[in-house]
Amino acid sequence: MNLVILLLVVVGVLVMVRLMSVLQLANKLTGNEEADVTEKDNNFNAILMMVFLVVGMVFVIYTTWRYDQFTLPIAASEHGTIVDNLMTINWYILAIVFFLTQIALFYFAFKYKHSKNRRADYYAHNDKLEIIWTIIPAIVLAFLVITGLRAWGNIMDIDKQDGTIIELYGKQFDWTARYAGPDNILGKSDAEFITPENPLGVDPSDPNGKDDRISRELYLPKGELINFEFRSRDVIHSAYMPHFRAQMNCVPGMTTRFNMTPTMSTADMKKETGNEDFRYILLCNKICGVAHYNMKMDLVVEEKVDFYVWLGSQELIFPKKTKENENAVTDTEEAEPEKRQEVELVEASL
Ligand SMILES: [Cu+2]
Repeated sequence: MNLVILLLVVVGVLVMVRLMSVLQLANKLTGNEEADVTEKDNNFNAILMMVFLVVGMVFVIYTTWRYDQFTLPIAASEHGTIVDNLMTINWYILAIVFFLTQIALFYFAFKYKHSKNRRADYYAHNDKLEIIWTIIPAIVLAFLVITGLRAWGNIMDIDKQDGTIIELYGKQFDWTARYAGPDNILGKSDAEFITPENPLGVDPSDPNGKDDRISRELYLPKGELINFEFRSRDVIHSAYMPHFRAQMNCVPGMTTRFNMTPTMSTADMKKETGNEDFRYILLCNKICGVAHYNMKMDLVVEEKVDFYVWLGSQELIFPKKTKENENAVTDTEEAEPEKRQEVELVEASL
């Protein structure tokens, strides 16, 4: 199919070249200079300007309407609504400017086509005009920048530290979530503590880490403020939660933060979108290596009660050592040779 399209394009170009030379020859025979532009040519081009304007506008409006269904559903977080409102204001302003300038551009090209009875006016300068088209954009831009900065300050207020602490740990090529437990304090972590049993490198001597739980799915409680902490083991990843309008880089060697309050549970969003299979998702949004495309995590927002029930069933980062437990740990290690290999590789690289 690609070959056929390529052939068609080549043949098309060849036909154009032939037509051009036929036209040149015809001009020579009739004694017309090629550079001569007739009244007919001018009218034809002027009409084409209007055709382009109408077709272009219809296309813009149609695609906006047609592809609207592929955009994200309404924001599922408190700050997401602020982000969406900013975006909407920007789009309205852009749309007004776009339609005014494009219509003026093509209409003027049509109206002021060349005419033998008309001469161009020499018009060098107009202070009033200059002032108008400097001040109006300046006011609009100042409005956008100020509302944007206020929203940014509101969203990035990382002093609000009274929420539930959840850590997201990125490594090539998966995510792990760590929940701080009843004390709401995460155990300290450092790369030197990374072992197959302790992939996040949590300090075993830190009592705050004893109640930390980890999960390969990200569950969030609806309506609760969450203080996210992001870390990375190897390269820069980026935790992207599109439905919540949230994204934060995960940088090796430092902790980045973001606060978020989910406002819609997964069940709410299923109802909202009318899609029974709807699922939230966490994606890596930095091209971080060969399997980057596959670096994602299921994200579920539950009502608070259900969330805490789920959390209680998750694995403690340092399982309490009983005889039974020790055997269980060995079993899982044997059952997951791939995972062990991966951890060994990381250890070797450290
Ligand atoms: Cu990544």
